[in-house]
Amino acid sequence: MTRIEKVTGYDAEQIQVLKGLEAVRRRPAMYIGSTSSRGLHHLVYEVVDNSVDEALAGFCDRIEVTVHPDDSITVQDNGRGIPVDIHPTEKIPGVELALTVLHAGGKFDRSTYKVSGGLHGVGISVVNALSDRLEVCVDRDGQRYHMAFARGETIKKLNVTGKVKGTGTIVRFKPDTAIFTETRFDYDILAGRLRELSYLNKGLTITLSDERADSTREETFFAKGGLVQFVEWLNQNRKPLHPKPILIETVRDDVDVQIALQYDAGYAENTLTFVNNINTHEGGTHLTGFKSALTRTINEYAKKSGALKKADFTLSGDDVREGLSCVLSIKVREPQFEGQTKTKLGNSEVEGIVKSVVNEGLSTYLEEHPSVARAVIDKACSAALAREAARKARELVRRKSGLEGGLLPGKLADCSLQDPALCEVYLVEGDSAGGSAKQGRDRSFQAILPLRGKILNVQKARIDKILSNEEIRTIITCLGTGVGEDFKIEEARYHKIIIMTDADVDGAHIRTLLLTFFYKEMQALIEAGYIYIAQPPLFRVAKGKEEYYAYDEVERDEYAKRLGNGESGRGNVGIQRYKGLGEMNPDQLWKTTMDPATRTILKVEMESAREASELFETLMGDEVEPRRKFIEEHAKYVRNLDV
Ligand code: 0RA
Repeated sequence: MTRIEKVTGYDAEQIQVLKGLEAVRRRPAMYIGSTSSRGLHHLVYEVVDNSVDEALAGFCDRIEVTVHPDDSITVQDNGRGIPVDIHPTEKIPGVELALTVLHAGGKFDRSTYKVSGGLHGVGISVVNALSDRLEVCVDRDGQRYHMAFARGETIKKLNVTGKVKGTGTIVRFKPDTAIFTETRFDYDILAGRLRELSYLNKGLTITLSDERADSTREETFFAKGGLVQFVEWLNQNRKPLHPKPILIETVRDDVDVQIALQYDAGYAENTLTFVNNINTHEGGTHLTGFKSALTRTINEYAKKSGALKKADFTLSGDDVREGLSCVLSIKVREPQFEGQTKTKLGNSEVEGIVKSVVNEGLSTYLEEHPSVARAVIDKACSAALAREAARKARELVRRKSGLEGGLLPGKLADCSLQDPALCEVYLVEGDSAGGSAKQGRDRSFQAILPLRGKILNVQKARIDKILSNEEIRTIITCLGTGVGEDFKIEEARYHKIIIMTDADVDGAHIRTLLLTFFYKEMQALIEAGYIYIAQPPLFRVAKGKEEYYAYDEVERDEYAKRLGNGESGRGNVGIQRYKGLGEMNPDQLWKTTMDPATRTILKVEMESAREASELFETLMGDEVEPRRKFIEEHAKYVRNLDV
């Protein structure tokens, strides 16, 4: 017998366990997506998801999340508690199994719709593996059980520490600073997800407490009305077309389908879809079923009610979704997630289920609420008319733009190279900054397009208006891709499109607006990774011939200290704050912001573009108050837009 074969039973299992968690520590991104801020927050979601599963099973109605002063996290629930008895086949306590074995979830019989898929559902053992310390308390059978771990390894075996009344689980963990590049939890990110979870699971109370000195606060999320309240929250800054969101909910063929929707006076569509509480950003069969049922039901009602009798057209999907805010949340037992980010539902049976649920639910609702039906149909009909106007406007753009041999805009200082893969264009706020950029650039591969002022409120305006806007047309012509249905990425004249705006509120506004336009009308440019944001410095710190550029206050103070305390003695350190790009001379602009060898540019990801577009609604919606609030709160320039 060799030595290796001697290792059997409990020892062998222990080795397997260590190997499993070691794999997580070696390649954390494979399990949680990244080791940046996103991955860090994912740890919290992973633990919370387990408590939500317990709520879905009907045994838990309270989850408390606490951020401690050292950026460790406690998640406490009042569920049944993770089992502590010895698992029949694995021969270790259930709680140890859950925390030390990868994908242990399947070894428990917890018959419910489990939160799993995408990066969710990897299990709390992954959180354990990536934590410096993790402690778990389980209250069950009148006893409190306790166990502790360090980087996934057991340092305190399961033992009873006292008597208790209720049941539940407490998990406290401190993410390993050797693994994560970012270790500070962002209150707003956590609050956003917990709020969403409370809407998606009506009746569940979730609290978030922040104990850190610089951001102490506490919030409770609870939505008796579930998705209806979710939609009302989405629509808080808009003018609804009908007072209450329409709610459709039922369980069909073991699939729990819930939909709330409401139309508003605007033109944007905002549909969020979830499967087992996971946001399905990439859509899937549930969304397809919903869209086709919505189009069909509204057309049918319109014909039956006589509204479409004289009109010789049908309402398109886009027409019936104009001004729609909708949350579609389904729960399925065996979700199949596909797509690039594993957020696209693949289950083919779901399409028909959602379709029939919506067909029935919505037609009944429209029959019973004729005045709402009327308002929705009027809105869709006017969208159809605008669609025709837009088609004409697009044709005009095509004729006037370079697409059919027209001229490039006069304001564009183009580059001399021809290969789009090598070329970049700076969209620069203001003529004076544009002038500096033109002088400072490397003209072989860098083109400059100066833009004047606030371009246009893209969200509120319909496509025909957007396309008749001078600045937007200039951008479209300059990029060469066309727009909307005519968009062709292979016609892009540059593979880097760099937005360069001032470091102030107006600059942030223009950037948001451009991102919104790209997100709405040229999404493929963002998906291809062609859109970037320039990072001009905020300060110049200089003394004599020595100078540094600082990108935030901390850097500024560091440089000032370095220069002030240098061997040449203290004093006369000059600090210049750049209020606008125009204050930099061409040479400075090149050195700090445009030279590929030294500059930082941020690539815009779909998520940040989507956020910009949502933010834009807050800024440009019908209500004035949120706009005022935003400007007050964000008077400081937000730097890392896409992290
Ligand atoms: C497996 C089985 C059971 C509950 C749980 C896991 C459970 C896990 C977590 C994680 C955080 N909170 C949790 N609450 C429960 C069912 C146990 C039973 O049958 O009593």
